Amino acid sequence: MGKALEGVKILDFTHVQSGPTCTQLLAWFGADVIKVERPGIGDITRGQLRDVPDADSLYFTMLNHNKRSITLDTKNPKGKEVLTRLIETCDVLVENFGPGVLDRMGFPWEKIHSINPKMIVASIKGFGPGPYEDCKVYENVAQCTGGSASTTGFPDGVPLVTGAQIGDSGTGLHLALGIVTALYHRTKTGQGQKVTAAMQDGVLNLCRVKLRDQQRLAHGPLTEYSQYGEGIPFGDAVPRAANDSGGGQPGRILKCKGWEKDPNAYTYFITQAPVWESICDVIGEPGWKTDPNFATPKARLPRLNQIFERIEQWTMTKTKFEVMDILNEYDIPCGPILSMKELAEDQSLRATGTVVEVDHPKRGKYLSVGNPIKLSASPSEVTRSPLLGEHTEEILRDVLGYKDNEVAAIRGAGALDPAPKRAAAE
Ligand code: CAO
Repeated sequence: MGKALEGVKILDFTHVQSGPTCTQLLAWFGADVIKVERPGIGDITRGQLRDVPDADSLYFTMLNHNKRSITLDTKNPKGKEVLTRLIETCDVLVENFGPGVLDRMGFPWEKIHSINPKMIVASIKGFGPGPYEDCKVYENVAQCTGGSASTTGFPDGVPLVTGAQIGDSGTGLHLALGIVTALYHRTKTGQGQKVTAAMQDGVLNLCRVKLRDQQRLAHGPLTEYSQYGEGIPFGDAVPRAANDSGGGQPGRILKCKGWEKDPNAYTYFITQAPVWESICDVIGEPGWKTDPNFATPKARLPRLNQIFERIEQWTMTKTKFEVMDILNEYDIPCGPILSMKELAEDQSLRATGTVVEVDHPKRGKYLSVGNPIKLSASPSEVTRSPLLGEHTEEILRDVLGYKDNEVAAIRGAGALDPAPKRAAAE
């Protein structure tokens, strides 16, 4: 059985997290991803947050599975020749350099398009066109400028960034969709195109319910926000809503048995309207089914604190897993707060390949996330990330068709090795 993207060649100029997320996804779907790295240096994350001496960090390995690595100095004249061959040969170029880097390298869109009109050039930048287009951006900057930080946290606390990497990995996911869409378009037109995803745009896209609420504010208070029931007036911008549900069904994080010692002994409880009567029975408040103060969603909105305090009295008598088991019998939506340790040990996630164990020649076995998107006819197998330049000669010979003497000439011209090694050889 072939992989969905088998035969698609990706020229991968990505680094750090956002771009590598995108190209790893394409590699998992079967694309041949050729990661171009600076000789001797490579993707900076290889050495960042290292836990095993001299081995590529988990930061790098977990973002670069199923890829091949070629080291190439693209500022070297011979390196530029090789890059030109790569552009002629590949289907997609993906990059998340700082603004203007590709132009300074001598490969603006117009030149790439003239070398290979079918090539799709996909880029992640921090911002789209506008006042900040020349700025470099990292994850938390995107969370702050895309509306996430302003709407995350407690109303009386500072803005918070989230643990989910919505700026980096989130934008990588957006770009991957742009690339396969452009590939589909190319099958009909034969033409390549530019695909861009800005991190600010990606975060805002994921924060759309807050832009919804911004507009609802003009028509009155946001009644499903806890602060409405607490009598705290709304300002002119969407406030931070703590753990309130972002949808029309009020929800909250509640303590479970053991919360005093276990920082994750909590559950998310949703008071979904269709199962309100079951909720009343489970928590021991059958009278709330007919009490006009509680019987309808509208009547409950100003009393959410009272309601959740009562539900919490019940959840505190059960573990988070008991809460899940009991509520599921009644179709009441809830979810235990699962720690990273619990997720790493979860056998059902291992069984589906969402969490995988990978073996690496320098660091041994480690856990990684696998492909969260499952294709029935194109299952993903996760293979280890490449060592720096592991496939340089293989790619020059097998993908670009260089002969042995030509590879030697390219190396001799200093396009494949770091400067100190070149100096030692000279
Ligand atoms: N050969 C020779 N030079 C190479 C090379 C190669 N194979 N690969 C990269 N380089 C050079 C580039 O030419 C560039 O040099 P110049 O600045 O002289 O033109 C340099 O390496 C890379 O520049 P950069 O701006 O991309 O890297 P940085 O470390 O200074 O900044 C980052 C990193 C992430 C802030 C920036 O790339 C960026 O803003 N990217 C877009 C937004 C993004 O993706 N951010 C998310 C990162 S994950 O948190």
